Amino acid sequence: MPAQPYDIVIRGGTVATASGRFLADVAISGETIAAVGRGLGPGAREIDATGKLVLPGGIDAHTHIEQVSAGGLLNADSFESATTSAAFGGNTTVISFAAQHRGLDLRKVVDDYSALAARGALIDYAFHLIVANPDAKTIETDLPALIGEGHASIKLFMTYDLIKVDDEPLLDVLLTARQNRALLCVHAENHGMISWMGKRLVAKGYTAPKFHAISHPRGSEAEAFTRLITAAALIDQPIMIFHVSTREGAEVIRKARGEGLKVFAETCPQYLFLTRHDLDKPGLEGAKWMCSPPPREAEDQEALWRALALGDIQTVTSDHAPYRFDETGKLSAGPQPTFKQIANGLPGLEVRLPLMFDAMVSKGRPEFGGRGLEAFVDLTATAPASIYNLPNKGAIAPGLDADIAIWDPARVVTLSDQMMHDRTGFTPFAGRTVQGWPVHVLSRGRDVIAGGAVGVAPGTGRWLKRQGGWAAEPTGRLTADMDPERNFGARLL
Ligand code: DUC
Ligand code: ZN
Ligand code: ZN
Repeated sequence: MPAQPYDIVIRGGTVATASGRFLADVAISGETIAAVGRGLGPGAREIDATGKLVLPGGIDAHTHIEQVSAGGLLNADSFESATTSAAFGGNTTVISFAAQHRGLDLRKVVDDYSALAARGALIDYAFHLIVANPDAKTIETDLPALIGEGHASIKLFMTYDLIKVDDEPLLDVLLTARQNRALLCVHAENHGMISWMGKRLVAKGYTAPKFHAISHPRGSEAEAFTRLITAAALIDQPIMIFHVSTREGAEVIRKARGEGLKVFAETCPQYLFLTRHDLDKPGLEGAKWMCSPPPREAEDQEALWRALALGDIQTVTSDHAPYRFDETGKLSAGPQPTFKQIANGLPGLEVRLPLMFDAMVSKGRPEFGGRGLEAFVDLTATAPASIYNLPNKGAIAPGLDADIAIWDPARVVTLSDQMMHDRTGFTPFAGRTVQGWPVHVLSRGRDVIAGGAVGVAPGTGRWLKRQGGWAAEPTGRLTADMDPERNFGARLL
């Protein structure tokens, strides 16, 4: 027993990690977990967790916060509102984006987003660096410097007219990522197919939100995954494929991983719980369910659950992209937009964990064979901490940050627009009833959410410096094209 009492002891709960669950107290000193075990000594403050689950705070590694789109549209959340919503949903870390657009200086972009987060965030955060202007300064000067300063992940888009990168700059960025030990995350869809389908649908008068789903052919995902994986293999660079939505996409990833390629992947609740039929609503209402890629079919949901259970897909994020259903967001192009003119994205920070908990723990999805709780912790906290280089996050163990969500596994909640704390004004999951809810959330030992109220000030979340390095090292095997022993051309690169 320490000479001084611990600052906090969370007593009598069931602690769960990615590898097991056990009855234990958790002691916190300052910002750190000091001890985990039975019958720990007294805390200056004691939290009774009898009958509750004591879990690592969630890490939502794909969130768009206070972000300006390529079209100039500012999304609805500030770092304060988004991280408040995240915390109510059991999260203690978010990774959002420093989003470069064409003509913008990446370092200035990072400074601007850093200032916004420093002012508003209630919980800890990091950034992926979006590269949309892959010029020499960005690739050769700014990216290496920023990665070295602790921004260890990059994001590229293979679609969207104003921000997409083609194959050559994709290879440039893959090589820079490799040389500086950063992870490359990619929104991978075939741009030409989507653009062609969209134009033809609109020209024939098929303009309602439900046609958005049809305009993103299923094959546009698998094709882009294959092209991306082939490019990453050429450079021997680990990649993260964002928001997998189709069975075929998951199959491409499974095959690549089976060949030993360092491919990570995520999916999101919208692909596990929604289908394209959710977009089929009267008038423009379906716009609330519009995201890219779109939700698909029930059989895709099943394939994605299997891919999660098999480890082919390692994380579940929200892809929180908050556009209101009004003229500031979804309807910014006027009252009668075609689906091509409606901003893509769903809010999800607050519901990601409750939806996943309900499915995996309360309802016990069969794919996880009685280990749904451990798999839930892994997919939503432990794996993202590992993949995105957050060594003090994502688990409950002495020495780690005291980022903890205490869950009431019996609490039943019907999700509604009104109960959300973000600024989107709706949730596409309204009306669903879930069992299990985060009732007390601590970030570095601070009560972020307790008794249904926020307990910390905006601006007290911290930027998380992330060193370069990968959760899975490159293969070390160069492709025939890159191996100077086998290909004379490679010696010229
Ligand atoms: N699609 C994206 O590419 N980004 C934000 C949200 C979305 O639906
Ligand atoms: Zn995306
Ligand atoms: Zn996104």
